[in-house]
Amino acid sequence: MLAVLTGGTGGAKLIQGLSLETDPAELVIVCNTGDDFVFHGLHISPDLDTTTYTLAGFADTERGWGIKGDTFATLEWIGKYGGESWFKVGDRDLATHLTRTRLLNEGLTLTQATEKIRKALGVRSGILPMSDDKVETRIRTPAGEISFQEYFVKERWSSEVSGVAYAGVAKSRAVPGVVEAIRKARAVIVCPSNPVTSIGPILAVPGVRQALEETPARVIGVSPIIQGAAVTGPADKLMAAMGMEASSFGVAKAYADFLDTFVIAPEDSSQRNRIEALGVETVATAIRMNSLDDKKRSAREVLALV
Ligand code: FO1
Repeated sequence: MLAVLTGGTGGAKLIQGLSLETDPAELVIVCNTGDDFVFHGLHISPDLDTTTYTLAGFADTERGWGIKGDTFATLEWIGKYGGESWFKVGDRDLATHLTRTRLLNEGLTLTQATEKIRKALGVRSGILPMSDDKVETRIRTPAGEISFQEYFVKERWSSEVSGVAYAGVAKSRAVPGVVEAIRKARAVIVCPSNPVTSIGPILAVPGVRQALEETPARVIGVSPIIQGAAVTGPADKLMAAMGMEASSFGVAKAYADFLDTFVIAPEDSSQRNRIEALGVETVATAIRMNSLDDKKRSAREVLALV
């Protein structure tokens, strides 16, 4: 079994490759839920959904979120009523949010609801939310604190960020299976996801970081940063705001206590010595994933390190 830690878009690219280059049933994927929020009364779990749709083959891989070929008629009508329409929930995607919200209202945990959705879509990999408890990534801006989705989608990362908090994380518990997966895996793969808002919340759930430090499995990370810039999203901006160096080295440093091997882009080869000085073996190989072939090739590179 391979344990995989991921956020949304960036991680999904590697996960798609992994699912094609190894037996998907071998993967247990632990997803960030710090991005979860309530929109029109519905519980939205973007990273769980991006992962599930990717593995089910329904993901819109161009956009990096939502369902391929989805339409947005419901949201347009909500807009006519003056309702909020900045978060683009597609008509088919809406069915997932309605189902999840109903299952949660019926008393199921987020893990159980995720399991039902995963099975209904024929996904063979395990998909676990990091926690069933509410953990909310909050972004501090000069105008006050906002949710991650308000920062990411509504404001298109335009706000200046002075801090990031994972509200509720100290009292949260990892979902049963998360710590076990990390401890028992053949290898743990940390996807090229945002270290502050995707992997950061998972690491902050009590017990997760310790499990990563203690696992006998090799922990392999893939850099979400190439030449000081995030491959997708605002990872570089958020790292700088958090006082981290926005580089492959900065990501390796944040993970150095548990990382065995870090995969960086050839363009970042000059950082290899600094990363190895952290005690992390460093492999430089093509990790930019634009095409399906890129995703499969990156997955093969990672699997070769397992
Ligand atoms: N990202 C956007 O940039 N704009 C959107 O309107 C948007 C809608 C959306 C709907 C469902 C879903 O599961 C994800 C969605 N995302 C959207 C992506 C998502 O908010 C982020 O990619 C993740 O939270 C970051 O990991």
